[in-house]
Amino acid sequence: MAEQECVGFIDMDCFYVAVERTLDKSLVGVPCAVCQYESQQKDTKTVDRTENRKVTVGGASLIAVSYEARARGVTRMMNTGAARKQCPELITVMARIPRPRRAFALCAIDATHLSSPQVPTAHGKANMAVYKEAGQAVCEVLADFAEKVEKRSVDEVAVDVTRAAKDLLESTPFADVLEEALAPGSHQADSAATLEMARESHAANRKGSKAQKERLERTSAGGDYDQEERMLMAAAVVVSRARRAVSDRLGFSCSGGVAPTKQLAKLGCGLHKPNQQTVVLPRHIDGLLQDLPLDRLQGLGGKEGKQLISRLGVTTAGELGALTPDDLVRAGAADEGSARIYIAMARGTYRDPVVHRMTYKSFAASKNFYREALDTDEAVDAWLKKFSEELWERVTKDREKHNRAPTNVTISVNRGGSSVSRTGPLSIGWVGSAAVVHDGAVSLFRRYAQSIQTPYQIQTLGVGVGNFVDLPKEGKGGGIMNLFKSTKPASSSPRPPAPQKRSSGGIGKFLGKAQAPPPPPARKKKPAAKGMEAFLGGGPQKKARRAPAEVIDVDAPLVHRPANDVVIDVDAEPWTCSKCTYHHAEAEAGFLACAMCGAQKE
Ligand code: TTP
Repeated sequence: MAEQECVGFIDMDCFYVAVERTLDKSLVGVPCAVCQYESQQKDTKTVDRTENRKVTVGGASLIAVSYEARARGVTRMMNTGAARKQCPELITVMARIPRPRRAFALCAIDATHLSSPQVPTAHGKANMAVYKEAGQAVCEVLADFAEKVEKRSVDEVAVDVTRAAKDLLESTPFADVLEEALAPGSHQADSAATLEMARESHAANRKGSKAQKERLERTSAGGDYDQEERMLMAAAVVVSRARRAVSDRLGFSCSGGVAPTKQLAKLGCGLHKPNQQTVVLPRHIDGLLQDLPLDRLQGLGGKEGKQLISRLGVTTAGELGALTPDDLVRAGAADEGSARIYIAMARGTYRDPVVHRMTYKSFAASKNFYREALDTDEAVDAWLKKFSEELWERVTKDREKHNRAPTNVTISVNRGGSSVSRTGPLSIGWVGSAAVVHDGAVSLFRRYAQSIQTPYQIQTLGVGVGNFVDLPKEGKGGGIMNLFKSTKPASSSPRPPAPQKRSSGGIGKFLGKAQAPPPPPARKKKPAAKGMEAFLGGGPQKKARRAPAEVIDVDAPLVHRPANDVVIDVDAEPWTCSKCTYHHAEAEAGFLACAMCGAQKE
């Protein structure tokens, strides 16, 4: 038996709506949706999460729709014309903030029937912090029930509950375990309702209006349970308790899947929503996959799936599973590695272990400017500053929780073609500040700008920080956390602080034009500083203590491009990071780099 035999998968129910409901109780129980933020470049007003963000005279397409609204036929991504047809209480008006490429008819919404909070904004862009923090809190609750907690996206988590299931089986009679596992809201993968859901395509399911209805059927697998199945039934109890804890402690409902593999657990999870769960026992796997549309297999929801369909004529997992990897390679439908994975997924034998990963490996802030491209030094500098401030807020909060600090900074620039990224070391010193991140970003941009013509025509600009290192525990080495809070280094500090003085002054200096610094002399490449050394600005990073311009190693490998922090990119297909397997779906599909490990999207 595999080491990880009991995998759970949790997907939050209409997540952004659920988060908004914890902030505004008047949204509970009514048809409700969260709408996308669409701004003009100059629209930089900060709208806090606690402010009333109900849209009454404007809005955009819906990105999260409550189940009450879905019952009225409202679906996400719906434009307001269609939404109004479904929900006549919707009052539509002309667009308040027209977007250059698409003229949406935006809505004013009668809050008694369908209230629609706009996502919070900060630094002139959508501020997703409230949702990210909520997703993080979910992981922390789940960690009380599972040995491994793998954050898969903003609202999806995979958990390894093998040990917990084993403990439960050892301490509880199986009849009791079974009774709890088969409670209302729990489904088996062979029930009629489950199989009906499994025949629906991902695209149809994603709309979320039709089949995801609460079904309180009581199912029973019947017959005897072998040891593996007993473990899975116990795992179902653990996952059900974990889901209840999320609901009790945080007020969010979620759906779950339980299976011998992560892929099957995720599949099971999507079969009954909201606030339900589905167990996939080995005996049900073939039946479940038989008529499963290909686009419901992980990674085949986009062009890869379409390629398999067009080259091989297969449309279901059952049909694909009957082929061999060689068949796929011969037909030019996939390379050898992918072909093996696709076939294993189609047969339900793909084992992709749950990895313990609860935090982001890098933070990024970026913005699409579309046709209002950034052309001037001033505009670029202003946005780099805003991004740095946003990142610094996240770094500071993250440090309190995880006692770590970033040691590199990246900028990414898209001028209409492919994105260009530049990464350099970041020495935030003892105290740190947004200005240090800004300085690093400006220096990177300054070097980059030497290679391009003006006007810049920058369509997407972003800043990221990453390569986190753990900080020493408080109490050791003079208490570094105290040093962070102080403005002066403690006398017991093992190293002197990195200077916190802003080095760049004014926009002339921004691009180095006023003083026209000569290009830095060719220098021998030194090994990059690692760990605490990098954080403290010591060792090979000594140069970091001078002007930031000298900090930047332009020859440094392009470590990562920051994630694109747009709320929605309707054109982007979901994608899976080839390095760490983190899946970017829905809100994160538009990211240009992995939200977890920073690897570039291929
Ligand atoms: P999903 O998990 O796809 O959807 P959901 O949680 O709203 O609903 P369900 O119960 O059917 O799972 O997305 C998670 C959140 O991501 C969603 O609440 C809002 C956000 N999101 C976007 O920002 N853009 C998008 O295009 C979509 C689909 C979602």
